[in-house]
Amino acid sequence: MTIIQNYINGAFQPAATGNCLDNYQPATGQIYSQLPDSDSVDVAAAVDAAQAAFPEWQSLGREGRSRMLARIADLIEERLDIFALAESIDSGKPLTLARTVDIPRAVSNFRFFSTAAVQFGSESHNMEGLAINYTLRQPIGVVGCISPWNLPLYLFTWKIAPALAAGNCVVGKPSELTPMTAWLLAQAAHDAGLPAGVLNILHGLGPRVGQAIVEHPDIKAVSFTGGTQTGRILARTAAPMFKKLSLELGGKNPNIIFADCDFEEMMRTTIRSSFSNNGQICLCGSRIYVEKPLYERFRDELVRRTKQLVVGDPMHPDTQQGALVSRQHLDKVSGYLDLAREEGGRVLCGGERLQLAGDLKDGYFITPAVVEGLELHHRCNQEEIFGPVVTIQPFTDEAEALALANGTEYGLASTLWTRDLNRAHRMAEQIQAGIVWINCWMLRDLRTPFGGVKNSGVGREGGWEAMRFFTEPKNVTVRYGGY
Ligand code: TXE
Repeated sequence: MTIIQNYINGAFQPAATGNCLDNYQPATGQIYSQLPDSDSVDVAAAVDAAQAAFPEWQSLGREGRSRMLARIADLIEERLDIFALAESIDSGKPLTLARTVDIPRAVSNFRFFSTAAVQFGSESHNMEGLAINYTLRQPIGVVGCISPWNLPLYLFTWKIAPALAAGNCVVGKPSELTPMTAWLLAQAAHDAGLPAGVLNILHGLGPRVGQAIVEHPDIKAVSFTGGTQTGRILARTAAPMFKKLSLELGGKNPNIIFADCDFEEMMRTTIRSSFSNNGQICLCGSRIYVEKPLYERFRDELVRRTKQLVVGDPMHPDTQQGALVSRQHLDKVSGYLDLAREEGGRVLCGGERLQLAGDLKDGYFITPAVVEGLELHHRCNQEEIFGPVVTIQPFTDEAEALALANGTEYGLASTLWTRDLNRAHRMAEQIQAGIVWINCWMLRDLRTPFGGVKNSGVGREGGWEAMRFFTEPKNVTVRYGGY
């Protein structure tokens, strides 16, 4: 039984209480490891270490910090198979997905912000003949990074890399459901020679150690990805302490398909945007709206292809749909399918819990589902299910498509399929979302602003947005004339 540890001040150690939490393997439903049940005592030790490490991390300079992040990226890449296996076992996602998406993206995150550390500059504003203003963008100090279970290392490093690149020291906490690759990351950072205390990684429950991170007075900024409800709790805690907050929350993303689209390209991508990672991605297009003339052809083809998806052992190379992350989440997702029927929807395929053979008989498996016949106001179209479930509905014209797309409390991402360029730009401008993909999905340039509007969050990650979040601008005015 692997018992993982916190990483504080360059040392691996259990929670101060010595208590541990059980960690379940989603594919088998069995306890396979344990993690520290950390609390505010561990947070205080991590913050002390981070504060003590801050001057040395500063003294390394941009080039030194850049080299360190590049070294961490290299070590993750060298250990890709170890990271991918750990990620797949811990989250239930297919090993092939962890190997081709999750871990390579974590490498890219560190590589991208390794270069950002050197390139990041600021502005000056000249008052002709009178004075020059220059802006310093200085690191905040000690920052918190809290991440969810759906893309564990991918999202954890998406926060840690820019925080470190901007010159901060980090107290990070992964989800208690998927702690494994964060533990491997701590080992990689340690082996890369990251100075003690620059990166501290704590494990444990959100309401306990997560809350303690947000509450600690010397953590001046928190970057969070997770559920909208949890985002509210963090905001309530941080606001009166005037902390900087970046909140990347839930989504209920529309996938709008016009009859003039490239059908095959749209179908191939829509299967991915609907069911990749078992729909456990905040960017998945879970509400599909199809222009009436194309609706029946689309519906029949989507059902046909969805039924072909291979649900099974995450370790098997042919598996496309692994296990959901937890028993609780499996119950939540299958509960929404019951609700869909109660609301008058028709489940055209999927939605059945699967009992696989042998060691997998207690795993959290469910077949991907397509639901039609629901209206916009129904809960299955308003609430984030976050599983392999999509709803489909026809629309008549652009105005109706926009009203449907914008008709929820969320505004994270959207996908639009059409060959009409004018329509594409016209709709992109009106869709209430932080991200609009036209004739593509999940095509990511790390320089672009990433995040949502409405209840999908506050702030943006990525590129200079992230570097500016993790720094404080200071304007200095130097008078040189007008005497
Ligand atoms: O998120 P949580 P979970 C959505 C999705 C999912 C729901 C809950 O609908 O079903 O959120 O998922 C920590 N103070 N998304 O359980 O609970 C927690 O330990 C500080 C969308 O993963 O928000 C974990 O590390 N931290 C999302 C992290 O917050 C707290 C991706 C996320 O946990 C805390 C994942 C507290 N009081 C889920 N309570 C997206 N947009 O990508 C919890 N945590």
